[in-house]
Amino acid sequence: MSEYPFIPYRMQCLPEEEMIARGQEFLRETSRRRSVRQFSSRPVPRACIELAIRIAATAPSGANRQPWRFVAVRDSAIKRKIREAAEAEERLSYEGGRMPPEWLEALAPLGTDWHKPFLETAPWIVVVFEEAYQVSPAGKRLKSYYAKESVGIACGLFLVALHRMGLATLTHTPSPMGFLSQILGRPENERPFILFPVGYPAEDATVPDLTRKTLEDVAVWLPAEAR
Ligand code: IYR
Repeated sequence: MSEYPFIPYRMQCLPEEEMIARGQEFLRETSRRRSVRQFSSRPVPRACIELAIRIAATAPSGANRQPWRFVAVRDSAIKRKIREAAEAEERLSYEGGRMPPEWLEALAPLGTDWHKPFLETAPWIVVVFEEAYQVSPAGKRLKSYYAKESVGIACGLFLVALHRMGLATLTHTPSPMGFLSQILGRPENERPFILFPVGYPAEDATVPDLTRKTLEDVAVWLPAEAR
C-alpha cells in the first residue's frame, strides 16, 4: 500500500466579525431551502449539474474511498421509465399496505401520495449510488468504509450546491429502489441511495409551512455556561 505524501495546509484566518457575517449569510441562505415537489420543465444547463456533482464529490469519505456515483438523467424516455417504476412501488407502499399506519400518519401532514409527476417534469433526475465496494484496476476488491455516512454528507453538499445556484430539489427515496439499478444499468457493487429531481420550482409550487427546531432544541452545551 503506497502512502500519500503530506503537504502543508493553511486556512485563511478571518476576523471574528467576518466569520460571523459569513455564517449568518449562509444560515439565511440554507434557511430558505425547501424540498420542492412541483417542478417547472424549464431546462437547466448541464454545467450546473456538473458543478453540483463536483461540489458533492469534495465530501470527506471513509479511508478516502469516495464511494459515490452520480447518474444524471435528462433523457425523457428514461425519466418516464423511472416514474412508472417508482409509482408502482410507491402505490404498493401507500395503498397496498406496505407502509404501516404509523408511518402513513407521520407523512399525512406533508400530503404526499404515490403520484410522482415530478420524476418526468423536472429537467434532470440525479440518482446517487453508494458503492459497497470498488474493484481496483488490478481486479482487487476494495471495501468501502462508512459508506452511508460518506454518501450522506456528499448528498448534503449536493443539495446546498443546487440551492446556492438557485435550483430546487427533493431528497426522494422511492422504496424499494432496486429498479433504479436495473433501469440505469448500474453494476452489482452500486446501491441506489437517494434520487434527486432537479429544476426550478413550478410557478404555482407550494411547500408546507413547517418550522425548524430551534437551536435550544438541537444543541447541548458543555459546560452548560458555554451557551
Ligand atoms: N418514499 C415515499 C414516502 C415518503 C417517506 C418519507 I420518511 C418522507 O419524508 C416523504 C415521503 C414518497 O416519496 O412519497
